[in-house]
Amino acid sequence: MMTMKSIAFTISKSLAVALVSVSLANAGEVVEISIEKMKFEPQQVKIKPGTTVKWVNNERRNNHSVFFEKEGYPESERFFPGESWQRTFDNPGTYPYRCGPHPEMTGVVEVGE
Ligand SMILES: [Cu+2]
Repeated sequence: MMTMKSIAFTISKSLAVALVSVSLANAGEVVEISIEKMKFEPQQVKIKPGTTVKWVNNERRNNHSVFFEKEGYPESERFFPGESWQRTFDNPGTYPYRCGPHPEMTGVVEVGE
């Protein structure tokens, strides 16, 4: 038998679940950048604030990182084929980055309205 208290708890729990899924739906889209043949592809992306950029390692064996060196943002972990790393951009601006172990690999994220 459910008591009144446990029914109230069950209802508030399902409300909380509904709220979480709404905020996820509004969280913004995800843009993917593929890493293959020692390149970020596309090399430059233009996104709106709130967008998440996901870098996917599609190499056969190389591991890479994403490093916004000029901004002073901490370098990502090295990620291996099949792995990915992502960052959400809330503020407009131009964000150049490079790969940590391969400085010749560069890319730019442009965030604007
Ligand atoms: Cu690299």
